[in-house]
Amino acid sequence: MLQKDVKLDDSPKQWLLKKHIDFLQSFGKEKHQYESNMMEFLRMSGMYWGLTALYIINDGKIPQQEEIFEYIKICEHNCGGYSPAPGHDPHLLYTLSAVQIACILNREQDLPIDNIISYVKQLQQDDGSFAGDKWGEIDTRYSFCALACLSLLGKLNEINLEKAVNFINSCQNFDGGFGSRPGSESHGGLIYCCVGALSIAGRLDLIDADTLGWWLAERQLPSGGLNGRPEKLPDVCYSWWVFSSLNILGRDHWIDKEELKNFILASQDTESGGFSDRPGDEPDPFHTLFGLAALSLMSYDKMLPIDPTFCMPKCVINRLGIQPQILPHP
Ligand code: BD7
Ligand code: ZN
Repeated sequence: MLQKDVKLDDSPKQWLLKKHIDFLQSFGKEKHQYESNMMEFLRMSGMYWGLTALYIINDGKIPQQEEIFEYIKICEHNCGGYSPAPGHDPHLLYTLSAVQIACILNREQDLPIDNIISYVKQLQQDDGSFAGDKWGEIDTRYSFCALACLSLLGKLNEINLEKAVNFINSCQNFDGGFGSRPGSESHGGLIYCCVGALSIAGRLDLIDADTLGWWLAERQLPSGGLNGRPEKLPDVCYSWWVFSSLNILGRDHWIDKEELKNFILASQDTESGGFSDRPGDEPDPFHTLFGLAALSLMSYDKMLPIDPTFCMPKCVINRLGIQPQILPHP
């Protein structure tokens, strides 16, 4: 089988901490944000990516906290959901991003919590799955969004958790992985969503950790990078989706961490700072967060620790008194 991969040059990879801080801070400024149309339908998530990334490399120091919280408020809808930007429709994806941002800012008590809970609740279907919005698309991504939202707000008991867990379990495949719906092929991003949701629900016992751990470990390519499915190119963001899943399952020693660090560091933009999907491409806040988050999970440099389930600073998850389930090393 032909394996797609990239070739890294063997020059030493330096760690561009200061440039990453500059890159992330410049994205917080209007200039960048409003000129890009691509970013508008993702903007709420974009804020979560930038804020989390900056938090873990800048020792928890976040500028413009009041403006960020004000932005969440103008994206709030009467139904309890949040849109990516004003004038867009609310969706569970951006509702989770908004809740994550508020928690990082230590402002979750200032959210309309009961409204958010009722928004999430009414998206749960009879089979336990979740729709992403009123249009009704079903996907295991939305199961993760729903459980993460409610857990962060301390209201996991407000949905039918048993049914939610059964639906996720029904998306498990013979290779140990998970897809978007029952019978859909395994995919690194969706595996993270399902492993994360089961970690929040305290039901990792439903996973065959050896079989899934093996599938995940096979995602590492000779370049050191990880892909999301067989025969795909490595991508920095899968360093997070795949490596954090292995970490939750207590199997992260099944891949070569030094090689993975090397691949992530090779994907830094040496001019502007930030990380791209793979060496030589344009950097963006999305790959910058997931590259940094993976480095943090490997205890790189002096970064603040990240929580593998929520992809949020560990200290924030601790403050909220949440303890997502993690399996010990076998
Ligand atoms: C993933 C896919 C979706 O259709 C919707 C949401 C997600 C998860 C979401 C996230 O990480 N939230 O924190 N991902 C995205 O918002 C990205 C944004 C993006 C668009 C274009 C280029 C870079 C980032 N989306 C919507 C994606 O489809 C990215 C695109 C991509 C990343 N690297 C190469 N292409 N894919 C992605 O997130 O895949 C990982 C994943 C898939 C399914 C579930 C969870 C993770
Ligand atoms: Zn990517």
